[in-house]
Amino acid sequence: MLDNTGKLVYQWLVQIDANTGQPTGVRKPNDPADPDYVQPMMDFDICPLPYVWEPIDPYCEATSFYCAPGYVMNADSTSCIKATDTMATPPATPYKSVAVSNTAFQNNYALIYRINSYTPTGGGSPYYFGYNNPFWANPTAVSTEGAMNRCGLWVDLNNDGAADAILNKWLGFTATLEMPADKIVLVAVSATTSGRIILTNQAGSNRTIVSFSNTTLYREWRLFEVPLKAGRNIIQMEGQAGVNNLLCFGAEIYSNTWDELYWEDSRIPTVLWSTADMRGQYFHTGEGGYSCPAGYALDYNNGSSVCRQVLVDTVKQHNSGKLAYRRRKRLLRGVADGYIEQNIEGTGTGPYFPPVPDTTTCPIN
Ligand SMILES: [Ca+2]
Repeated sequence: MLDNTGKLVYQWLVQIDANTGQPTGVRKPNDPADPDYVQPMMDFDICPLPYVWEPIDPYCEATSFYCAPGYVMNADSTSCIKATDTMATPPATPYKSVAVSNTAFQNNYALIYRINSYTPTGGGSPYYFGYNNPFWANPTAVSTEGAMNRCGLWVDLNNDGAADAILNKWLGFTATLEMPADKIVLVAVSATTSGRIILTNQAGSNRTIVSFSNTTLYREWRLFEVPLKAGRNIIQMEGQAGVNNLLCFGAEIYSNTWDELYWEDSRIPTVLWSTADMRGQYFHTGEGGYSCPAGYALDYNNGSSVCRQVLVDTVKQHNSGKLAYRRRKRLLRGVADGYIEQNIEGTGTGPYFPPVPDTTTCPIN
């Protein structure tokens, strides 16, 4: 059977009286050989194409959602969370920190990484900013400018005010931030040779955001965009010294946006947390700090340390026994033409496909 091509063709021409605008009653075939031939034209309203629609992206319709026992649904109903606290083990030998500074903490810029633009090992393409701002940079190699001179510290085992060699061991601090809503912050970490950021929040426990090394890391100040979740966020910041030289560790958290820091070189940022405030205090985590069971993160909790585990599970659902469709696609003469739209009743150009009973695919539970 023939179907529409979308093309409207005129078979006849009628004669109109130019004076009255009325038909004269004379007509003739619309002949291509005639000078007044009227070309066919595409008109999909009068000659609609024979589209056929199919539902796609099936899913089981739900009557309700729930979490596995012991889990509670998070605020935006996207996952189920089980948070457990347990005792933290204090260090046998607490490591006290001492401020450090050095003319060798020389840098021309700070480095700033967009979220999703850095690798777990600190690779990627940073942007450079902060030149001529002593908050970030120390281009003239003095001991009083730049981030590391401003907030650097290290272990002082014998309390003589001088840093002592603790080599190839992670050590550092945790900052606990309660967030009213999801927010991206900037976290900076540096040390003699290695630094890392580990995050615990409603996305799970002990997720390593980034961990990186460089033989001259003490000259770098790298800021990473880190996604915090609504609720409690435990940000663990640690460093290592791979050599007994230029011993240092520093970390800060800023509430500014990437654009604020990158585009406004002279801006002094809003600091949420800094190792500058930890100078003279005891390290929280790693060597000489509190320890936690596997899978738990240290929440320093103002010195009453606890270990916290956050388990994340998928949201479960009770099926209605019907299979529903998220979208629908269009076909022309058996071939999908690439046009797809949401399968919502009363919207789009295609027909709505209601859920269909299918207790094999979607058993009632
Ligand atoms: Ca010492």
